[in-house]
Amino acid sequence: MTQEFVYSICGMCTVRCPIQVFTKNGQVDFIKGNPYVPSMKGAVCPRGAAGKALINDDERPQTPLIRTGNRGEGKWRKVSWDEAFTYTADRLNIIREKYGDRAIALTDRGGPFRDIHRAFLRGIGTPNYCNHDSSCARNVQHAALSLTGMGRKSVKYDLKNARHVVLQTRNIFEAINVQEVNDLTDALEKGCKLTVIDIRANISATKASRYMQIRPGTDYALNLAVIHEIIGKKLYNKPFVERYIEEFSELEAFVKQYTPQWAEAETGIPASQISEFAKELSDAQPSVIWHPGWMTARYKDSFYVSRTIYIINALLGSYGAKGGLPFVAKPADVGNKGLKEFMSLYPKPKEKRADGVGWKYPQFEEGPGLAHLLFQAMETGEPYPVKGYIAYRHDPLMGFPDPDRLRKIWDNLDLLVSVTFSWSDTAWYSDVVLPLSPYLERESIIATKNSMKPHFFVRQRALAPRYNTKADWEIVSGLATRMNLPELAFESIEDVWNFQLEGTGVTIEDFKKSGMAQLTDKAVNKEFGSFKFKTDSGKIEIISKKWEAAGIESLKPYVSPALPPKGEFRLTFGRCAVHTQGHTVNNPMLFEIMPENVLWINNHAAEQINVHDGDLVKVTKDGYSETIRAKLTDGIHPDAVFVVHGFGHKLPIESRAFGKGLADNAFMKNGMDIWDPAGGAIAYQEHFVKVEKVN
Ligand SMILES: Nc1nc2c(c(=O)[nH]1)N[C@H]1C(S)=C(S)[C@@H](COP(=O)(O)OP(=O)(O)OC[C@H]3O[C@@H](n4cnc5c(=O)[nH]c(N)nc54)[C@H](O)[C@@H]3O)O[C@H]1N2
Ligand SMILES: Nc1nc2c(c(=O)[nH]1)N[C@H]1C(S)=C(S)[C@@H](COP(=O)(O)OP(=O)(O)OC[C@H]3O[C@@H](n4cnc5c(=O)[nH]c(N)nc54)[C@H](O)[C@@H]3O)O[C@H]1N2
Ligand code: SF4
Ligand SMILES: [Mo]
Repeated sequence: MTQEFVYSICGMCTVRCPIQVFTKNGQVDFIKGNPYVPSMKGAVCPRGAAGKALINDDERPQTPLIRTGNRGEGKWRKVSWDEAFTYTADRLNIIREKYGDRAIALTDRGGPFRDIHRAFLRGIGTPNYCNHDSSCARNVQHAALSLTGMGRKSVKYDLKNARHVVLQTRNIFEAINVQEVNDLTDALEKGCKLTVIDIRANISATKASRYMQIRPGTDYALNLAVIHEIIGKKLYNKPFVERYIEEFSELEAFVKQYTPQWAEAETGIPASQISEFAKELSDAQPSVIWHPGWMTARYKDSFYVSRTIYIINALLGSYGAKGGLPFVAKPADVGNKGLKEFMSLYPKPKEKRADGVGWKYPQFEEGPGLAHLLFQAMETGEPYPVKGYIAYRHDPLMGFPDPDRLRKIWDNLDLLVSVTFSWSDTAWYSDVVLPLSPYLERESIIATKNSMKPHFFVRQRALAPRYNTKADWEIVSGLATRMNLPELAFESIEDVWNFQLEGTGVTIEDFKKSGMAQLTDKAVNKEFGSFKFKTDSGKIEIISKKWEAAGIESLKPYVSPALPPKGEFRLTFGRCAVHTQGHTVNNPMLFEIMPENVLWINNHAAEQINVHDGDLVKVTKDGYSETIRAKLTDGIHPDAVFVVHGFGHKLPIESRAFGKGLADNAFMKNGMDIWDPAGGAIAYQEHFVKVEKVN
């Protein structure tokens, strides 16, 4: 049989790279980057290449399941899709009758394919949709909104043309986005400077021209001192500041106290280095990108770290600049109608959200809400009971703090449903498991990419499903049919796509050539002077009216973080290049490359507790313990220990991942109560653990 291919979208992580998938004799032969996207350079990352192993993995859910034993006991009845849909729809309807439509909630991973889930909730009449972002980038999003009125994705990082890139709590070379890695590599080859500010010498630090090891949790102090230098020494971009920054003098007065000498004592970074760094940044302006961060759900002041980063970018004039943060365009900016939204089928529910977003917390963005506050509503029944919950491509038991508490909270539910392509702690604890086809076996709805050249893109399936699994649109249609929502009951993927494309002038045929439908040939560039920020003044507003009205200071005085108690360490975490969050450890190919995580400990700190490299150590917090191997290094700050997140699986069905490594979120007791009130995200790194050698 000859080789065939489709253009598709990788689904091994949230980045969703454009790919080309080759098949032979009904098997995936090879996966590469979509050649029509130059920055992909034909590549995928190690996880992208392991999509093949995901398909062949027989330890994933293969047919719909209904629980027969107690929750979490792992006793299931295999059922037909018809029975699974009818069972789920009936129970959702009973909950609606008893508690009202608002008692139904759904959380997902967010991203470009969520429109149809949100429409399903609107059809039901509940406002309770949340994405996972209070466990990820909410602080960055709210920081961007608070200053510019625009979200974090309204600018792109023009890494390719940058002259100085700063990564602070951002590890581009391991927490991978393939296009960003390629663009930054190109820039470095052309002489771009790279500064890495991290608690740990990660792979990005090994490629940096300057690495600053910072005391965990003191990033805000460093950034205030950099602003102090940029303003005090008049290193900023004067035309940009005059044209686009409101309340500059308030900022100037506020940072007067935050000198490099003061920051040295807080952060451990020498004052002279801070001053030199500020000067170097200024020399490269406006082609500077100080990355605002991604997984920034770390501290109670992480919102202010991202905010000061955006302010520094603005002071250097990088907004709108080549090699800086150019603005992206939407279909409407190039005279094209956007996709027809499934959400437009139903009115926005009038009820208040259970998580308080939009009314109790007016400063936060309503759409994605705050999932940890939704869970708290399930716990207390306030402001009203939430009794039916669908975890859609979401594993809160692995991704949110304190899984024991979350299990107890979910015991209040009348129905817990998981939609997933791999086993997860959440799926294992559910009443119903609806198995999603892995991305290579399913089509997705069409999505929009806002960029300098906005376009539509689509995921095509490379193979028919190997097991009895379904695509998202089929799952939503199956439930909608049984819940009197005929508008969402589609017969075929072509019907779905035609619905979305109505009035856009684009047809399904237009995706054939490259998997994308371009809406313009000419890149849109909103240059200096021609653009306006989405605030009342059209400028960056240092004093945010919305946040101040909610009682939150725009210029918050710095508060020094707690030091670890004697004999304890701050528990920190991050990603590695070969795994995605918690859901690839059991992937046969990726497991082989990295079967478990290890605990990074500073050499000197380890000596004091008599731990040697490779020792098995016991990590304890509030009476809870797990064991893990120690990795001794000079490359981590002595106050912290570090693990790669996503390990410590305890599901018997996952023979490879079972019992390997340590699960960090189990050490975060009551962690759902510890969050950043200004940015909305959980403060995952406000926990200390004890480490001892196992004898
Ligand atoms: N302690 C601690 N907690 C963390 C983190 C941490 O580092 N430490 N990281 C945080 C971050 S940054 C995030 S984004 C969240 C992630 O946590 P989640 O938002 O839960 O996301 P995933 O673990 O990627 O995927 C959730 C589930 O969806 C299923 N799934 C189904 N279809 C798809 C698909 O097409 N794509 C993907 N990717 N999954 C699918 C997967 O099998 C998996 O079981 O966790 C956060 N929580
Ligand atoms: N390979 C791979 N790539 C991924 C993912 C994946 O799971 N695997 N997940 C994707 C997702 S969902 C996300 S959100 C992104 C995350 O992308 P990143 O946010 O870049 O990734 P992390 O590794 O979580 O964290 C970055 C760095 O923060 C450092 N850090 C921890 N505490 C502090 C501190 O107090 N101060 C400073 N300055 N640094 C600190 C860690 O040591 C780490 O090197 O990656 C995406 N890409
Ligand atoms: S970064 Fe890797 S895993 Fe993530 S979408 Fe791209 S190729 Fe796939
Ligand atoms: Mo994330």
